[in-house]
Amino acid sequence: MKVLIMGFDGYLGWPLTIRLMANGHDVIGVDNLYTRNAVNEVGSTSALKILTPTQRKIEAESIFNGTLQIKNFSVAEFNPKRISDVRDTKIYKLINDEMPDAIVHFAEQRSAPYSMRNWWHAAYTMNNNIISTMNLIYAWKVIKEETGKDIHIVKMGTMGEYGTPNFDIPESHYVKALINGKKDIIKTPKKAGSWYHQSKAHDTDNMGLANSMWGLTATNIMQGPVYGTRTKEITKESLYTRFDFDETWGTVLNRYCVQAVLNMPLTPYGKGGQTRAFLSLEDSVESLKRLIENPPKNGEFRIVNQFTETYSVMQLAEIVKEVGNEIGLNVSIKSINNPRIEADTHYYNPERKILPELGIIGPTRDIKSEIHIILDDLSKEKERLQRYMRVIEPKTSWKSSGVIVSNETKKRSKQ
Ligand code: USQ
Repeated sequence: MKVLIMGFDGYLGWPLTIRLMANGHDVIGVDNLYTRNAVNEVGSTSALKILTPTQRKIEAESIFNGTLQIKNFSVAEFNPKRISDVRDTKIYKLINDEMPDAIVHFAEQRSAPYSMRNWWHAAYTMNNNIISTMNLIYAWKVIKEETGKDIHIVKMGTMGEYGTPNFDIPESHYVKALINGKKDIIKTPKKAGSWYHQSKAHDTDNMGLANSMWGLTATNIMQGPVYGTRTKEITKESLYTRFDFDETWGTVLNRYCVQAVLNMPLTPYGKGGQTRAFLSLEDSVESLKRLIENPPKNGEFRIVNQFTETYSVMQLAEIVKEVGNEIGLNVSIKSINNPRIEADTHYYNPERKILPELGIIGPTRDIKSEIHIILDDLSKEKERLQRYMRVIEPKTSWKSSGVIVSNETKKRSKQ
């Protein structure tokens, strides 16, 4: 297959690129290196050193079977003064030239805390995420009308679109409802907890509308937080994917692992009862590969709740502490005031049917072994990571965002 990955340079984009290449697929990777720059913007870096995109292409093509073409541009192009037709966007032109079998959309601002920093970051997140998806929807529509080719769109959404409802989270865009005594089919209720999660919920609704109006063929992946440093292909350092750990870009389990290596206390927020749907990098990449290779029927909008296990953030802290102490680290846990507005004890039970049908039954490696591998990889970077300790403690508060005007925002306003 020929697969276009928008956002190929990111934490998931890169391992998926090489998983597909290793299986003989050709990949076209688009990325404007936004995440690399935005992580620098908050004074942080990837905990694992990564190659430049050009070096990545050379390395991957020398090791794996498929080919990799790389392009650097934004897929959220929207300039109403210059462009009045989607056919004039770079992403349309690329899709039209290459005619891939599937397009994976990872090219979104992916951090909840980043979106909560202040007005600029909220507006950036909304604009980038919603416009990039809108460009893709219209590119798909024009190409289908003009050539008849129905390209499968694989879009990364998030489990966080649902929030933490008091019902089992359906794996479907629609549910049956009884409202004021009348039955109907309505969209699955959403309760996002940040501007980032809200932008993804908006994308899902836009794709659902494109599906009901025009028959968009798409897989929308509701994924929980991912952890890990390795996949089957990442067998040496030159193939590492990025690994974020700062308060803005790092996700909870990856952050705990860096904290453990640096002898900093692990930081469950609040009571630590926040339960989320987790999966390892290996299981995420394999699930994505199988979803790409097994598309839905033409005109279907397939929702996939992509995870293998659920844990509370306190349970995870205890597991990292146990594994860390087993390998001689001195790991402690210190709960801190929750900088977010979220329930820290709640019901949580998402449905999970589609991945088991594709053979992804449970985690391929138990979580303790996976944490062991992460801690080993990070321990080699300990000296360098010590210079970044100040970016680990949370500073972005959901309550005060919009009030704080940081120096960095002032600088941007003057540009
Ligand atoms: N948390 C802690 N301590 C920390 C960091 C986080 O207790 O040091 C808590 C948060 O308060 C939250 C939970 O851990 O309750 C998850 O936070 P996170 O930072 O790991 O994940 P989140 O902000 O929700 O976003 C991440 C990815 C995002 C993806 C999402 C899946 O950045 O791209 O969509 O996970 S989900 O969480 O299911 O929405």
